[in-house]
Amino acid sequence: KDKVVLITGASSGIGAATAMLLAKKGAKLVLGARREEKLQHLVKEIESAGGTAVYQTLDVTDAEANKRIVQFAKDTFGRLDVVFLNAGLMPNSPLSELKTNEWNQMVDVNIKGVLNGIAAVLPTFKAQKSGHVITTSSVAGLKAYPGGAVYGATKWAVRDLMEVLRMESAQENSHIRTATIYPAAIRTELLETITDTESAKGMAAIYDQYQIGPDRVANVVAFAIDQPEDTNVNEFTVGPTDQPW
Ligand code: NJP
Repeated sequence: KDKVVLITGASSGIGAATAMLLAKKGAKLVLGARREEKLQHLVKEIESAGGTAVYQTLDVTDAEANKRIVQFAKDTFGRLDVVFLNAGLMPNSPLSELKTNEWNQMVDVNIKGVLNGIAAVLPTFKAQKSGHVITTSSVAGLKAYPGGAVYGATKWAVRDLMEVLRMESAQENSHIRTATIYPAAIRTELLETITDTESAKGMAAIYDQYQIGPDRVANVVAFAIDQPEDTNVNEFTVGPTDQPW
């Protein structure tokens, strides 16, 4: 309640659902993503439900833009308590297709985007000796699958750097909390980033079996934030009950 929360990838899916839930719980939201119309629409929706939200367009691959939105959050609300580094894309394909542009895009958004977010916020969190960094990794970062080499590698990387962030923050007594979330099949726009026809069909066939939406991931983010400040709940998988992997 009352926390200032910055969300990247807030224009759809997990980011948008989390923004809506946290706003209903009384948080003040700062929303970042590239699609301005979607952000404008979400701010209106939050305001009509009695919540508080602002937005700034953000490409997470741009380090300076990440710093700007952190400053915007502090200028608007006087402080920043939580960042949810959630922006990501999943253009799966077999390695042999050599879709190197998409490999680079995933590295840039899914890994460097998270690093840019951490770099933008860490000086503030260290100075105030509090803060909460939450990221969206993936079950693909826990278990490999054909077609998901680069996506899985980026999500594995997020897991690793978040674990080190947790350890170093603890060593430095900086009171910074961390949480990494590993979603399984959650209905969002994510599959639309797949350009390889066979991968798109394969993933659609899997996702079609399950119906749960991004509100379920939002619940987990809220749970992590709601713990007492001296308690760090750190890693969650969340997915359909009957999904075997
Ligand atoms: O997908 P989607 P999700 N700069 O496509 C944003 C992970 N995940 O909610 O910029 C800034 O609805 C994009 O905004 P825009 C997944 O890997 C999901 O499912 O306006 N933002 C949009 O808001 C990802 O990390 C599942 O196009 C950028 C958002 O990212 C996270 O969940 C399973 C951006 C993507 O929303 C949220 O994805 C799993 C950029 N350069 C992990 N590029 C699942 N859904 O099943 C993209 O294991 N965005």
